[in-house]
Amino acid sequence: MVSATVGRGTALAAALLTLLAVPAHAAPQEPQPDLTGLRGFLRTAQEQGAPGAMARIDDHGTVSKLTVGVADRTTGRVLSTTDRFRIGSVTKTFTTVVLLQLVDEGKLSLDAPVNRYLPGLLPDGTITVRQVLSHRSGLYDYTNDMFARTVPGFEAVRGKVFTYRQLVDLSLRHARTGAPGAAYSYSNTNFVVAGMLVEKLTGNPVRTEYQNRIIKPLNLSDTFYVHPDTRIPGRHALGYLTPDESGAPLVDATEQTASWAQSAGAIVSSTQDLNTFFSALLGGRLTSAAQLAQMERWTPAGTGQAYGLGLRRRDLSCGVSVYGHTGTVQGYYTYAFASKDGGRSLTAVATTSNNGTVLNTMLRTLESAFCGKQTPAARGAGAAVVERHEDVAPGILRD
Ligand code: REX
Repeated sequence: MVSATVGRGTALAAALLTLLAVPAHAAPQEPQPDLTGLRGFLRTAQEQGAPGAMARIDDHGTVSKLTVGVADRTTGRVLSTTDRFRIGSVTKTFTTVVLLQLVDEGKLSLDAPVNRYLPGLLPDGTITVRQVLSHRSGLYDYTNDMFARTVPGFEAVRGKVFTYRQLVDLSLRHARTGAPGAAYSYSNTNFVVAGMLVEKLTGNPVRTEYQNRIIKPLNLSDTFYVHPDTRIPGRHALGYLTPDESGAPLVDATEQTASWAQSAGAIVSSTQDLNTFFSALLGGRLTSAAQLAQMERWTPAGTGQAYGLGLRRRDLSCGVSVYGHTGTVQGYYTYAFASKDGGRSLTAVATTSNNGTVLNTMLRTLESAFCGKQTPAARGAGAAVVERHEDVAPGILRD
């Protein structure tokens, strides 16, 4: 087709055209999501005690939505993927984005001690902002004591309003878990300190900063920082806490101040908004490339897992890594993760908590969403065989 008479410029254009004409399938492709498998895991979570479970995948413009079960056990209203829910620690990624924008603006340095901005707050003046955001500060997690007994612990704080300082003081009653920088040790205290930094550096409540820097620019119409109000605005899924005593009835935990969590966990959102958020973050639309790279400097955090700054990485059985956060707040488990460039995102939610079996089942939705259909063996050791993949029960809705 390209004749010998073609001039240099034209030949170059032809070569470029040839390059552009390389079919997409020649590039390594992400496996298609396995929606049947995903539906099976939601159904299993329901069988294991979650009143409802749902997932939404946004994949380069293609949306898949799956739900099982009910949003409200009393009325029997079926769960919808548009129902809002409490996202727990996924809030930590929002808080981190605010702080990294402040780094971009020259108002905060990741390697500066926290006490430079909050004089006298921490007894160890060497703990840095970076150590806090990567759970390497050694600050004890005050929620260990608070929720040692699940339902009594929750009922004791459900209506309480804490100041940030009170939460930090609860942590400081304990020895630190390690030297600053030594190792990853998950602690909500870190993200209470992060919230204090946001408020100190901006002079605004965290709500205003989430709103102006993330919620408004991304048009997240289901996302709210709800504290100390106890109610979730608009249509939402009720969250049911599983008591420690086996066989005891679930506790409707939907309404609470979430004051024990605040900037570590008090945001309410939806599957669509969380997918939009992580796509935007991984796509580089919320921070500079330099700050996103800081978020992706990883500390090992268990098998197949790493923690960056307010961001988790999970390495899946098919070799794909995904980036996002998990959330556990009474009544709700959330997994919100996206592919490296944010092109595909998954938010999966179960409307119960304190049920490790459900949590593990929900983890497997990541495999379905990002690894596609696989043999049970390929999913790796320890993954229980799920037998109900092909079940399309009447309770399963697509909306
Ligand atoms: C609080 C206890 C769990 C919940 C917690 N939540 O630390 C933060 C969070 C905000 O989302 N963390 C998760 C309760 C782990 C994350 O970062 O992914 N458990 C429950 C108990 C256990 O009370 N005795 O399961 O609802």
